[in-house]
Order: sequence, then C-alpha cells, then structure tokens
Amino acid sequence: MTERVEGHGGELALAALRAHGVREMFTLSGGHVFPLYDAAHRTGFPIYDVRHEQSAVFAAEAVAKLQRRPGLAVLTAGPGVTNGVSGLTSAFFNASPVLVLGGRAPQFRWGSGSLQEMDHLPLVAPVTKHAETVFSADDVPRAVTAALTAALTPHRGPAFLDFPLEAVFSVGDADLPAVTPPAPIEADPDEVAKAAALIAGASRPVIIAGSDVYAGDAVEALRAAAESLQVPVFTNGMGRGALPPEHPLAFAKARRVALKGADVVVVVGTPLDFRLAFGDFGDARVVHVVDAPSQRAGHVEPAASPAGDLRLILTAFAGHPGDRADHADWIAQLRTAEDAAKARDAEEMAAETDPIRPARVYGELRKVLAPDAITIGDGGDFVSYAGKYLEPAQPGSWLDPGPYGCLGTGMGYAMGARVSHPDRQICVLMGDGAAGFSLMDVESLARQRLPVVIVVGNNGIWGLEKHPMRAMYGYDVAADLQPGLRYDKVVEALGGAGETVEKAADLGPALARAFDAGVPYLVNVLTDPSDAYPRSSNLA
Ligand SMILES: Cc1ncc(C[n+]2csc(CCOP(=O)(O)OP(=O)(O)O)c2C)c(N)n1
Ligand SMILES: [Mg+2]
Repeated sequence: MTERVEGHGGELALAALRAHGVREMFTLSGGHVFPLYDAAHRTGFPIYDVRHEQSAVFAAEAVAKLQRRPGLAVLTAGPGVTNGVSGLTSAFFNASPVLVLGGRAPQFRWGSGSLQEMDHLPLVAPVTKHAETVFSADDVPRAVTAALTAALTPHRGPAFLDFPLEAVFSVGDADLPAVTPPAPIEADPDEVAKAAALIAGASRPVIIAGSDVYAGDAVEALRAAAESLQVPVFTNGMGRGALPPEHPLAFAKARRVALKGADVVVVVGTPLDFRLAFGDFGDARVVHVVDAPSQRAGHVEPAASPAGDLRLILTAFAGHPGDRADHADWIAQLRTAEDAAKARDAEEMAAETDPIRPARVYGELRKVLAPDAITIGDGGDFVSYAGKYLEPAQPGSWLDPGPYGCLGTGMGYAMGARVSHPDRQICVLMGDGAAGFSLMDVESLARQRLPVVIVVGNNGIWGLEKHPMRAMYGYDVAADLQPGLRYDKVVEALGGAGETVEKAADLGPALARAFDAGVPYLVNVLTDPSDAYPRSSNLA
C-alpha cells in the first residue's frame, strides 16, 4: 500500500529518506536548505553540523561505510556543494552509498544572477551514480527514492539531488514510493564454476578481499569459501578484519611472498588498481570477483571474472563440488613468512628511540585499543604505518580514505563513526599535514558532545612528499610544516583537550588519558622526521 505524504519540499524529502532508513543528516547551514532543517527539527530527526562541508560528506560516508546504509549530507547552494565535491568523489571511488542534497538558486529567475546561482550537475555528474535537479515539491519523494535506489544498487556509490529554492519551500503532495531493496545480481553460473575450479585446482592460491565484501555483507561467505577451498586470505580497505587475525587462513604481512609465489590470485570486491599492482601478478592467473559487471577490469585479462552478488558467488565457491588440491604446504610456507614478519614488527613496535618512531606509537596503541575499536587513517606515511602495524580484529572497523587518497577525511569520518557507534573507541590517526584540513571540526565534535581520540604523528613535514622529492631532486620545496606545533593546544582551544608527547615511555599513559577523557582529545606525538615509510612508488 502506498502512503500519501504532503508538506513542503523538506518534509517530503524527509519522509522518503526515513523510509529508506536514513537516520540523521550532516550539514553546514545555508538558507537554501532551511526546509530540510525545518522538517528535521519538527520531527526529532538528528542534525549534526560541521565547519566545512567536506566534513559533512565525509561523515555521511563514514555512516554509509560502517553501517551499510545510506549516509546523508545536506549542503547549501553553490559553495556548499562545491566544498563537498572531494567527499562525493571519495564516496564514488569507495562505492559508498552517500546521498548529497543540495540547495539551488531559484529556477524562476535562473540566469539573472541570484546569490550562489550555479548549475551543480555538470560538476557532480561524473562522480555520482545519479544526479538530478528536482523542479517541484510533488516530485521530491520520487527523486529521493530514485537517488537512493541508485546509490544502494551494486556497484554502490553516491547520488546527488538539488532543489531550486521555490521547489523546496513550496508545498506539495505525492505517494511515497515503496522501498524495494535492490535484487541481488546473479553471476553467470558457468563463470562462477570456472573460477571455483581454478581456485580449487591451484597449487598456491591466494585471496585478496576488499571493501565490497563488507559492503555486500559477504564476510561469512568469504570465510566459508576460504575454509572450504583452504585458501590464505589477505584483505584491504573495509575488508580488513574479515577473518579474525588469529584465524589460520588470515594473513597480512606475508603479502609480498604470497603474491610472488601464487599461481592463482583471487581478488574479491576491490579493483585491480595501483594498490594491487594493477592486477599484474607475474605468471599467476587472476580471478577477479566483482559485485557488478561494470567493475570488471578493462586493463587485465582475468582467467575468470564472475560478476554479481558477492555473497552468492562466495557461497558457491564454498560449495564447489569438485576435488581440491592440497594447499597445506603453501599455507605453512606463508605462515612462516607471516610469523617472521610479525616478529620484526614486534621489535619495531617496542623500539625505544628518541625521537619516537611511528612504529612505537602503534605498539602502544595496540595495548589500549579494544577489539571493536574503530580506527581512522588520515595522512601520509603515518597512516601507511597504521596500515602495517594495526590489525583490525573485526570487519568494518578500519576507515581509510580509499583509492582516491584524499587528505582531510579525519574529523568527518570521526563524526560519522561516533554517531554510528556511540559506545566504541574511535581513534583517528593523523599526519600533522592532514590535520590542517579538518582539525577545525573538533569544534563541531566538542560542541555536539562527540568525543574521539586523535593521535597526530607530528614529524613537522609532509613526509610522504618531502622524502620522495628529496630522493628525486636532491632538494625539496613546499614540504615543510612548523616543527613541534602544538596541535593539542588547538584542540584545547576548540573545546577538547590534549597533550604533547616527546618520550616513548609517556605514550601509554597519554593514550590511556585520551580514551578516558570524554571530550575530543589529541595526543600530539613528536615523531622522527628522518623516518620515511619504505615504498616502491612514492607518488601520492
Ligand atoms: C587533498 C590532498 N592534497 C594533497 C595530497 C598529496 N599528499 C599525499 S600524502 C601527503 C603528505 C601527508 O603529510 P602528513 O599528513 O603530515 O603525513 P606524513 O606523511 O608526514 O606522515 C600529501 C601532501 C593528497 N593526497 N590529498
Ligand atoms: Mg607529517
């Protein structure tokens, strides 16, 4: 039965949003979107506001990533929307179902030079799955439903609507469209069987599982497939923690050995991009499992590439009816490499150096992080180390910016994470450079009583740029920041608290205070600027 709704454009939008399970909005004030606030305010729909629109979109993205439901940002016309474009683009790269609702200058005098008059669609269309201007209030529920359906349909991604002033302020009525979850895409069964046979028959197979495994609620199916076919599993993005670290098939450190030795590499739910050597694993054959045909890589010729609902595909892998080659020696070989790397890491994480090296920060952090803690990385080298030394114990508890690599996600992701999980530890790992993009939003967190812990790896430089530039040119420019800057004092001034740590022995107590503080708390760790994360390609 369809429900009839009436009211102004804001009320009509909210009715459709609620029907899809949207439970809050992130925004920065602007008159063009007042009706959306009015509808929210009068019905107790939570509004969280920020100091820069990028944080609103990143917060919405964190909700979408963590909770696997749509996240909503409401941005005012013109500059509000343009400030949100990097967030939208990140959501597009990450396949996050984010909806941005934008204000828009009035249609009836379009072209006369109204305040903030610009056509947003050409800007956002390339980075959204659905972008539309909604010209009448009556049309709002249909448009919201269409946008959210597009966002939630694999391959997922952001959607954008804008409302001309007179459309959102005027009153209309409409039927609330029924909410129908997207039907699972069924992969070609022959392709699935071919892939399963390749993996089962391989001598040295490896699985690399990425964000879409979590987004597609296929974590259990991944585990079943890995166990049934006895394949070691590596993860990236939101896939991290998909197998608990103590699982006999869970690997993290032996990746290089695994990819060098593998004869079949199975990449599930993540693109064959720069993070995975563009899908070039030497002589190994590649199986690319994707959640929609659009995600098949055009630059690689995989041996098989089933495209469809990941849960169904992985479940079919688990039920592969044929024989399985014995992988015990291969798994044991990787376990040896994994254990050796872990022992090296443990030494680095305990090292007593002056100045502190990033590894030690993570060594201390591991002692205080709960298994369900949510860790967020925003920065260069400091975050690469976080990826190396932190082992998420649960899927959906690690937020990195994804392949778009946009600095500035920190406080927005933190806000979305805190709103999603009021009772879990939220810890942002930030470079001092990255801090400059979003630290002002500590004010938003403090004012709205959203405590989080921020650990800054303060090396006084844009490390991930300075070191490579020196290596390339023998000098560097535009890569220095003020050494020893008191980012903790900034947070204090904004309503939080914090402290600076210079000695490794002081890290543990400082982190303990941070997680007990009940306000945004920044631990400003002065780290060794000469320390550079070892990487083969340094362009970022
Ligand atoms: C919005 C944006 N601007 C610039 C870059 C390029 N970039 C990548 S890493 C990096 C340095 C980050 O420095 P910092 O946050 O201090 O971390 P560090 O490498 O020093 O640990 C820069 C500038 C980017 N990825 N995103
Ligand atoms: Mg730095």
